[in-house]
Amino acid sequence: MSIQNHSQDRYFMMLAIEQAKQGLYTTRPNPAVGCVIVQADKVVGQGFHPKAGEPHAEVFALREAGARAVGATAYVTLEPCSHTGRTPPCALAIIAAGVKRVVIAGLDPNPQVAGRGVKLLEQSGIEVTLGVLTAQAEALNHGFLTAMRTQMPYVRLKIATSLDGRTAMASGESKWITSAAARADVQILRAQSGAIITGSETVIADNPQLNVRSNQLGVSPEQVPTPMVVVLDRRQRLTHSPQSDYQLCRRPDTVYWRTDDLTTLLKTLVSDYQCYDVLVEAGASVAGSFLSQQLVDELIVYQAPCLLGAQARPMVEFNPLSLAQQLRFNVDSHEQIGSDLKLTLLPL
Ligand code: AOF
Ligand code: ZN
Repeated sequence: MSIQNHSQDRYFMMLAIEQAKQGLYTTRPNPAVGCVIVQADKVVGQGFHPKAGEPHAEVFALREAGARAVGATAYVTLEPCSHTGRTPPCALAIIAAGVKRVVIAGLDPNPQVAGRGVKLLEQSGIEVTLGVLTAQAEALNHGFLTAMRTQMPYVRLKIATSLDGRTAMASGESKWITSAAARADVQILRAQSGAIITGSETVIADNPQLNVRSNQLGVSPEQVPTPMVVVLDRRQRLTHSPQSDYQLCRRPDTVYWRTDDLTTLLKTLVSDYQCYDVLVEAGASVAGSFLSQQLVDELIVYQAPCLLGAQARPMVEFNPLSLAQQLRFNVDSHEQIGSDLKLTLLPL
């Protein structure tokens, strides 16, 4: 196996990543994967994994290539699988098709695969190149990769604030601080998530639905599975009753978590529910718990250019005793959405 990074390989891997993106909201709990087959510098087949249970990316690309796969190079955004899951092993399909070389962005950390796909390909004499556009390909599957490597989900915490870091007036009034465009962007975060965690406080105050309503996902909204909702309810302020006043409580799949142990909750979401991408949309107290326990992988702040004043509610309940206990972040990206700023921050 060689590790190289030629510009031609990067170009075709970029096309494979574009393929993979088409499955971004629909493959859960499977990863989004794309594949491009190249014969004599021309794309002769492409495909992506659309949905768990349906064929993997390689199968669609090989189907399109047909006999033109003989002697071709396959570009895949994730190591081709070696196991029989819901579908047969892609490594064997690639071998059977007569592909000569396979370029892979990154290994599949799924313990059922984990290097065995590469081994199968190499044992049959296929040349394998690993490590082309790895970070770009991995960015599509933070949840899947984190869960396979650590048995914990990838946790995004989203907060909408004013310029002075306030999320509501003292009365609780908060509709709306950020623009419609920023709120529409949140729909994309939801669509990426297997589960949304909120607090009983938020349910009682806002009676949210926390469903996916975006028409901007590039796929029809019916194809996007609705994330399950977990309500943190350690004081048992909500009971699972069909007569409930709250929209979320009317959903039969809502889960209530009645302890303080957020680490166990996150592990359980991976092991029992196959939720690998988790979005926390809650109030200051829940946000403070996740942040201070270092359970957040990515903090997303939508900041509206307005000032709500010192009486308004703060974004995080968290009381460091000294500057040394502050929480710090790297700014991963910043962009303007509608009239607001969107900051994506990675905890240090
Ligand atoms: C690939 N190509 O396009 C994808 C892969 O149950 P299955 O058969 O769908 O297998 C799911 C596992 O296969 C998943 O957990 C991951 O390890 C791998 N995903 N592999 O070769 C693909 N989506
Ligand atoms: Zn596969």
